[in-house]
Amino acid sequence: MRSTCRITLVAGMIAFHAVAFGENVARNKPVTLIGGFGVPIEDVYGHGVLAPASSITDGTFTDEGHYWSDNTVWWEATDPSAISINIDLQGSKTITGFLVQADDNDQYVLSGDSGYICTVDFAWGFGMTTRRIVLGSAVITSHLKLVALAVSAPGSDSSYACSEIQAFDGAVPYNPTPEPASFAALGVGVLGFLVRTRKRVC
Ligand SMILES: [Ca+2]
Repeated sequence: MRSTCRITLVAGMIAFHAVAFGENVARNKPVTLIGGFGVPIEDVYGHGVLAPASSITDGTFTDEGHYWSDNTVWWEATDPSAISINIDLQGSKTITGFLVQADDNDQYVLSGDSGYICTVDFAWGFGMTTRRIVLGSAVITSHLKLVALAVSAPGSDSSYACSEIQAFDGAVPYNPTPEPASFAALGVGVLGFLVRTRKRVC
């Protein structure tokens, strides 16, 4: 009986998680980089490997605090307005919020078919940092464009980086979490373990 309860509880937790957060409608969508990415303009910081554009929507966050230009999509510019990360959502999608992992001391703007959507504000941490954005009202768009803002705030600079953009139709997760598919796979594994345990007990 106890094993049956545990199975029911775990299954319930998995089902709750699956419906609790919205779908990442940007997952694995094609990304186009426009402008001079991976080109240093100053020698203040070391520069690492430029990650492929597809890493922006691959569903994978790098470690929080990861060095800004180490295998990320990074760029430098005193006027970054002509440099952008563009995601083709392959059809109109409803978006209620975002998770954006980007360099901590910069400000970015996300726009779509109808222009401005939201500002991805400073995080003031160290290195790559995830921001959670919940929109006041949902937007419908077929593409997303991220541009860095040239700012003069203390601690900001002309060095920018992004490693992940996730756009949700539904509730926005609070922290980087496993995608539903991987979480479901984990759940199947846990269920399998509990079923085997129960069989041994019986
Ligand atoms: Ca990524």
